[in-house]
Amino acid sequence: MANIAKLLAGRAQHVLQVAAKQTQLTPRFFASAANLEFLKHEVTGEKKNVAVITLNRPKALNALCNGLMKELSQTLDAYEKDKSIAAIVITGSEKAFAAGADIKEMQPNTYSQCIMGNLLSEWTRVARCQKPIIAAVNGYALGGGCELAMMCDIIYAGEKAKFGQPEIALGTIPGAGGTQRLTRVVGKSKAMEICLTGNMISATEAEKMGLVSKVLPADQLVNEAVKLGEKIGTHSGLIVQLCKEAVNTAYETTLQEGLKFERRTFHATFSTEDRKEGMTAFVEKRPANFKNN
Ligand code: CO8
Repeated sequence: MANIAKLLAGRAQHVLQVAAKQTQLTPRFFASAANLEFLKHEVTGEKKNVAVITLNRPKALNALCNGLMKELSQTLDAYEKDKSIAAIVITGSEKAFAAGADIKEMQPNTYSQCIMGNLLSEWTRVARCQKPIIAAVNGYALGGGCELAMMCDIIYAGEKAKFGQPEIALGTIPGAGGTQRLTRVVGKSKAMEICLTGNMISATEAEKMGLVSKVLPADQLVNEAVKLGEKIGTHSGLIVQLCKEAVNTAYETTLQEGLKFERRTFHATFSTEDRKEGMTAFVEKRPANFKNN
């Protein structure tokens, strides 16, 4: 028991060190959108601290080909290092967030090619991002598209969004979290129904299941996601990162270990200037001025 607590304390300390180091990085991301074939990105919000990445492969309903996932990984790398960015929004078009992995690209693959070529290895990047990511889903979020949304931290959906895991109809199964993340979020019976039938579910159903936290009119969706990012951006980026890590730990460990991790991370916040500033500002009845350290 003592060993586990020690391990968790060490892990929390490591997170703090990595977060502090990250906030010292300064390179602003100026990669030209013209270099990118499959997505667009921009920095927005009143304080210019929210990045919006728009998947942009309209002819294929944003099917997630290797090139698109590579560009998404590279763009996330850059925004993760950019200390002025507090949160990232990933969105698609009104018709499709993403209609899945690119079936035409996968279709000729053999088993050995999947293994040897490390098929779709770029896919884990989104889930590993240390900054908060909000998925703003309009239209289809199917297969890998639904899995991509679930790799994000928060999902907002447009009224006409449709979620589903239709891989079963293609003679395969979800490969990037559809049987795992979905089951943890909506429970076994609903996840089974979605994965075994391939049926789509509406935004309202997704909200009822807890897959989506808000349903909004399509034309307000991205703005509301940006506002959410801005609200998160009013807090300490360092503490936001620790909090995200603690919530994610709930998915990866037992309740007892998760609670220990949370407690130790809470304790670790007392080694930060931002914790001191936050509580002092409350006591002095003034807004906190966080510095991410
Ligand atoms: N891959 C490739 N092309 C696609 C995809 C896709 N997933 N979805 C749509 N397209 C293409 C169509 O082929 C079509 O192209 P073209 O005009 O050249 O024929 C174009 O987009 C427009 O599509 P439709 O004409 O079909 O548009 P509709 O409005 O009639 O239908 C649908 C929209 C219902 C979304 C329909 O396109 C559809 O069913 N798409 C496939 C959905 C699907 O099965 N998705 C799951 C894919 S498998 C997967 O995601 C596995 C993930 C595993 C990740 C593993 C990581 C390690």
